[in-house]
Amino acid sequence: YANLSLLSPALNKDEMPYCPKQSPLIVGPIHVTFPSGLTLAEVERKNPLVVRGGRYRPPNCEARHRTAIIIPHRNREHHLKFLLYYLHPFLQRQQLSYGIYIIHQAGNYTFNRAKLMNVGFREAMREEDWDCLFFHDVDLIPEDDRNTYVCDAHPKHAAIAMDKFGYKLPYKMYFGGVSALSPDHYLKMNGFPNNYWGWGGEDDDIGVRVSLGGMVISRPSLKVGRYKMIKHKHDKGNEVNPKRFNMLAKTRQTWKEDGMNTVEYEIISRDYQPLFTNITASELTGR
Ligand code: UDH
Repeated sequence: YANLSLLSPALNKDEMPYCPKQSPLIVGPIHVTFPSGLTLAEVERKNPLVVRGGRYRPPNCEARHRTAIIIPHRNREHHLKFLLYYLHPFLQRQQLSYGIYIIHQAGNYTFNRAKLMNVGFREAMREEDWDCLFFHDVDLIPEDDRNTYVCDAHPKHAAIAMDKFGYKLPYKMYFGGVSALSPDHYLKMNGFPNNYWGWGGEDDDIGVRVSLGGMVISRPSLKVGRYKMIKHKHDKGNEVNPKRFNMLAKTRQTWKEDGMNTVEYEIISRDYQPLFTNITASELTGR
């Protein structure tokens, strides 16, 4: 019985070398299509190393980075399926240790994307000491795996080149779609605003917070920060927010009192699915 671990062919975690700085599995541009009839069961079958809750770590090396993906969600199962289909293999090719969190808003009250991100931040950090969080719309598929899902020294806006904007940045301060912040960055800007109900404005507020927090926006190159958006119409329950311009004009006065330090919500359920962790928050009404 002297040393049973000698009998096991798998490498002990302590003996594993770090993954290389540049993953040898990267392929570059990805041709994104939306196969009809795709099911979650098939995505599961294609990702045998993903474990309960949508967690993964490279089998043969110790990952250099631990990234949580936070996806705000309601009523977009169809998009989620395609995102998971592309995102799991994408993150595995980058040799990351990662977890995917779906932050679901219960009920029919007006959608609140930014507040869901605050919920996601707190709930993900409660589970593990992630060193980077990717705040990720469900309908954006990355088109190049050189767009590495790790954090930079500054908050990173990853979705710099989306097809719907002609693969260009629509305006300099744009911070929407997919962005990456370390826990330290997130707390420096007091997280995201809780009071943007409905569509629009919150992503610009977040961009302003980055600079109010004393940081600048970093970005990948236009060549690799490419995304395809799954086409859709405005959702019911996410109507354009008519107050967004007035609110944006006041971010400088409000950001310290509205954000991670004031977020209030209730968790209705936490569900460890094979491909993701689903966290359902209450309707989010109130603050
Ligand atoms: N989201 C949901 N459910 C909703 C609303 C939003 O899951 O009911 C999430 C989802 O992750 C989505 C994100 O919030 O990717 C952003 O919302 P959005 O996709 O509505 O925003 P976007 O600016 O689209 O991408 C605007 C609607 C485009 C209609 C234009 C028609 N030509």
